[in-house]
Amino acid sequence: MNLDELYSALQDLPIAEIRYFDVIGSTNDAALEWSTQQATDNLLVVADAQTAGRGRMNRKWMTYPGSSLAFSLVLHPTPKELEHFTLFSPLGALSIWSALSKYYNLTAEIKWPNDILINRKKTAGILVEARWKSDHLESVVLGIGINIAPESVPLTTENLFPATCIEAENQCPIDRIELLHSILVELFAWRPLIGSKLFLETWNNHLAFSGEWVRIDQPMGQPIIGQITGINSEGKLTLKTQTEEIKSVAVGDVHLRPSNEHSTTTHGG
Ligand code: BT5
Repeated sequence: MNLDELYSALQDLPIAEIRYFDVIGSTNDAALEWSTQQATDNLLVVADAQTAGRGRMNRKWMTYPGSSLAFSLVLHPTPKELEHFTLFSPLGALSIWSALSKYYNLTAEIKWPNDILINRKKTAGILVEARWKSDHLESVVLGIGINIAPESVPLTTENLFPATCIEAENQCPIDRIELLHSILVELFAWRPLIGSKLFLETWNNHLAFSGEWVRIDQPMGQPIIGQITGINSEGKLTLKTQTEEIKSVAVGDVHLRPSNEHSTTTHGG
């Protein structure tokens, strides 16, 4: 992968400019930095490897040379898009999901809020970060990391959740730049639909663990146990507890809960 190949493969897309790195700390950091210097929409940062790739809550995201896809897109949201600010992460998820199903015939699922699963294993993660100027949101950085070849999958002990890569599930080699192109095509198609009925319905229809009993670990507060009922219009996950109470969650990690552990009480573990 190099800058010329990227420009030539993505020339039909409305990408303003591309920066490519063989190795970088984090493409999101570079994109956040760049977003202050230039107020253009659709600046793209791509890296072959990251040494300080980030997930949510400052967790690590592993990106290995030659085998992963890591990129960040700088977006300048319109006032209408700002009404749906929480939906930029699902915008990334829907774009990956659509690309995998349309162009690779792969059945993926979206694990709320920001993971792509194939056969219930994590294949991609999304990290959306914003740059504010006083109280005004200036730009959004949409970062996407995808495991492509088997070497991209970190050791099981490093993962919170089982992981896989696209080649293992697809059983054939994947061209990283072609996949990047497919995802961006889908992203530009979904972006005008952010927050629409179609957007929310498609997300809901491909939501992992829908109807299943899960435990949601929240960064603050007690875990919640419930049966997933879907996504609401703000992008919150909705659950029904055993006492039939409907709860919605804005931030957290979903874990499958064995059926003999249904409970209405909230507890750790
Ligand atoms: C995410 O966070 O899944 C968001 C990952 C976003 C990465 C992209 S790469 C381009 C851009 N630049 C960045 O620096 N970041 C973005 P979260 O849901 O918090 O999941 C993080 C957890 O996933 C870690 O704690 C590990 O358990 C696990 N993990 C780390 N690397 C992984 C990998 N390659 N495949 C599967 N799981 C991984």
